[in-house]
Formats: sequence, structure tokens, C-alpha cells
Amino acid sequence: MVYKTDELHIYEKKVLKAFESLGFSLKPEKIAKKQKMDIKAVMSAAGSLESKNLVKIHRKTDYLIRLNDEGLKYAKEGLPERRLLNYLLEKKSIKMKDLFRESPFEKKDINIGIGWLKKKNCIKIKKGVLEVTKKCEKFIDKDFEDEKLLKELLKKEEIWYSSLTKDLKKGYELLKNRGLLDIKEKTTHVLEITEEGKKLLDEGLEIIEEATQVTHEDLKSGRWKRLKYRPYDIFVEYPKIYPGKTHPLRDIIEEIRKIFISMGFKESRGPIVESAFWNFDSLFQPQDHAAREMQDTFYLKNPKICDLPDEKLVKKVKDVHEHGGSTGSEGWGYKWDISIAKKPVLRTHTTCISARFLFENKPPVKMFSIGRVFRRETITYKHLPEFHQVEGIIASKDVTFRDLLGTLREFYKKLGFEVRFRPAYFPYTYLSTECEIYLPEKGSWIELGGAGMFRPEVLEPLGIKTPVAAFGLGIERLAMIKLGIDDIRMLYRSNIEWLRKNPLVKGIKLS
Ligand code: FA5
Repeated sequence: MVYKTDELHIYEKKVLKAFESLGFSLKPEKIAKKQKMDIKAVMSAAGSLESKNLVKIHRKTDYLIRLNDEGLKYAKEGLPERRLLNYLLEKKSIKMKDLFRESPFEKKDINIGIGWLKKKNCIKIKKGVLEVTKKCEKFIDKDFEDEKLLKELLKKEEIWYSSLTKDLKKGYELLKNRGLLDIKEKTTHVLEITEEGKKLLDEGLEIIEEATQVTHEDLKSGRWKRLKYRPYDIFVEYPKIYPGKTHPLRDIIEEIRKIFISMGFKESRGPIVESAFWNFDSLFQPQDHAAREMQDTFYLKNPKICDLPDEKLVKKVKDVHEHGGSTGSEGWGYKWDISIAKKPVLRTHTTCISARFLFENKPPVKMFSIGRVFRRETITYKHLPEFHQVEGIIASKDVTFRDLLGTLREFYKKLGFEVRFRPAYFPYTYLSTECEIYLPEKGSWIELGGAGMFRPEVLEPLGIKTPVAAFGLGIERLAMIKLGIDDIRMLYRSNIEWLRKNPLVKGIKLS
């Protein structure tokens, strides 16, 4: 991108201008001094000039070295090994035990001294006698590398590592390992103008103070016409912002709600803690049905029992279970137990809301409900113990199974899915069907929901004389496919990264 000079901030111009008179490679401090700028302003302008490829910032890490207290003490008194060496040279050779007994040094310093003289190849110990080596002779009048640095530091107080000679660098390693130094890491910068920056300088840079705000006074006095404004840079980097948003599952639930309302359905609700009566019995589900077992349904200790509705309804349901009532069916042919029907359960499906609704409302009706349901399930990529269903009924004298299929096809189409239907069985419907969708990644069909025409054994006790088309669809499975995730559990994990990146926006369909 080619920049024009009037697109630059005044600080950027000032920094660039400094290269004109001071040279093409500069320390920021020098620029700050020349342009009477704060060093932070120079660096911030240099950063944005670098992003525009007008300046290159060279960063160099260096170490500022000082002596710590112990180092200072050694620098003044001499290293223990130097003092010991001088003593040994006087004595020519000495027995170890005499050294400890006779020498003026503390035991600690003798040990340190011997250790370092050995490391520096300055002594050898034979049969308990200490002798200075030949190799060491050159150090009699010459400093070791660490001593050289000690002296330098004593003189100068602090030295940059980068300025050390090869010898002093060796000394630095020795003193650093002995813990005698205080080392501070510092990054220094050198700014270099690029070829593009030079071209811009050649075009001529005019430094005119710019207005950052237009004040009321400027407008009143007409000064605003003479002010210089900098154009906006719409490519400037900006911080990423993650505003709060609704969970994608919530968005999908809202989308489903809107679709059913747009299709003329009215919304209803029901309790999560439900009697077995509404959850199972009113739906002609026999009391020994597998789904009613403890291992499939959550039964509650509290409340102990649920109140049942209208006695007449209870009697009719009992009749239908035992003999089929007056539906012409034989029923299940067993003794219906009211105490089983009174048991409280966490509803296992939302179909109980439809049963309640039909008891309280007369056809023609189109009702949907959305709610949580609970099952004792083994968790898998497509099974949760707690999930949402959307339930619905269409009750009218002329509603048929074909209307039911058409309604479901239409609903899924609005969500962007093509579904297929296959025959199924539910105790409360006939004909019954299940809708499925193909998952190419899994290479299999996944079941999305069940549907069918409520049986007379369900409708008669409720006093419904018209046919009723009913459906109950899983929402998490829909969400899973819509959001492109291959594990249903993802919907309930607080994975903030996934939630942030999730592209679904309320009301906008992805597929
Ligand atoms: C029922 O719940 C019936 N009540 C549906 C119905 C209503 C049939 C009215 C006829 C008339 P089913 O158990 O198949 O059916 O569950 C319906 C859908 O809920 C499934 O297709 C699936 O999408 C979803 N579902 C079922 N179990 C789970 C689970 N453990 N985790 C997530 N979703 C599930």
C-alpha cells in the first residue's frame, strides 16, 4: 500500500523527518531529543510507521551488568583464589593440613580458593601437598578473565554486555556462574527508514499541527475551515471485541418458535415434574411398558404423589387401558393401578403437554410447545440425559397423516433440512413415523423426531372427536447438525472459544 504524506499522523511525520537530518538509522532517544517528543510517542509512531512499511524497527536485547554486594567485596579485596595463590607462591608448596592451620585465611575462603585454583588449572595436590602448576605461572603478574571484569566493573559501575571484549565475556560467564553479578535484560531499539519511507521524505513532508477535534468554538468562529484534518485510516488495526451473545442452542430454539408461530401454531407449556398419568397413562402407554422402568425414567421422591385431574377422565383412562373403553379396541387387558399413575416423574417427553392441552382445549387447534425432557440415558455423541423437544398437534376434523408429513417436511425445510420418513411404532399413535436426516460424516441416518395420528384410545378419554396429528422432535440433534458439530455434548460444554467463533446469528440461517 502506498501512503500519502497527509495520511500520516503528525508524530509519524516528525519521526520520519528526523531521518532527513540525522541519518537513516537512529536510536529513538536521538529522535525524541531532536523532535522534542516523548520517547513513548516516538516508539508508538515508529510502530505504526513500521506497519506501513515506512520504517523498520530493529530490536536488540542487551544485558546491563553490575556487581552485587559479594562481587563488590571481591573486587575490592581480591578473589579468594588470588589471595591464596599469592600465599602459595611465597610458600612454594604446602601440606593441606598446614594450610588450614597456618594460613591467615578463613576455612571457607581456603575451600573456595582451592576449588577455583583447581578449576583454573593453577594447583595440583599430590599426597596431601599443594603445589602451584607451571601453567599458572603466566597468571602470577596477569589477571584471570574474571578479575579483569571485576576491575572494569569496579571502575565503571555498569557495563553493557554487548561492549565486552572476548576475554571479558569469558570473565562474565565465570562471575555470572559464581553469582557475583547483578544482570538486567534491556531491549534497545534502532529505527531504520525503509526505501518507501525515503521516497516519502523526498516528496517533502510538511509538518502542520492537525486538529483532532472540532470544537464548538471552531464551528462558531469559522476556524474549522482553516484547520488541517487527517483522513481516517479504515485499515488501522483494532482490538477484537467479543460482545455478549445468546447461546447458539437458545438461538435455534427461538428460530423454531418463530417457524411454528409463522405456520399458525399457538404455543403452550407444561410442568417439568409431571405425573406418570399425563406422561404415560393418558397416552395409552401400558403400566408395564419398558420406557416406564426405573432405568429409563427419573422417578422423584418428592412430591410423594401427584394429584390426578378430573375423576371422570381417570376412570376413562383406566377403562381404555383395561378393556379399550368404547373405542372398539381390547385395551391392554390388565388391571390398571391408580397408584402407579400418581407417581411423579421428570417428564420423559413433551407429548404430555399435548395430552393436557387436548383435555383443556377443543379442536380445531394447532399447538406447539418447547421444553426440557429427561431420560436415564447413556451419554453418547447423540444422546443426552436432558434435552429439549418441540412438540406439536394439529386437531381438526379433516386433518390426515399426509398433512402431518407435509407440515413436518415444511418445518424442516424452513430450517434448511431435507428429511425422510420411515414407519415407526409409538403406543399412542397409529399411523406412526420417524423422520431422519443423513449424516455424511457418520455415514448413517440420524433420527430427528417421532410423529403419528393419536390413537382413539388416547383421544376418547380426553373427549376429542376429531383426528389429531402429533409430533415430537429432538432439538439438540437439530442444533448439532445445523452448527456442524459431530458431538451433541459440545452444546453443553462451556467452550468459550467455540462459542465466540460460532457464526450463527439470531434469525440468520446458516444452511
Ligand atoms: C418421543 O419422544 C415421542 N414422544 C415423539 C412423538 C410425539 C411420537 C408425538 C408420536 C407423536 P423419541 O423417544 O423417539 O420420541 O424422541 C423424539 C426425538 O427426541 C428423537 O428423534 C431425538 O431427536 C430426540 N431424542 C431422543 N432421545 C434423545 C437423547 N437421549 N438425547 C438427545 N435427543 C434425543
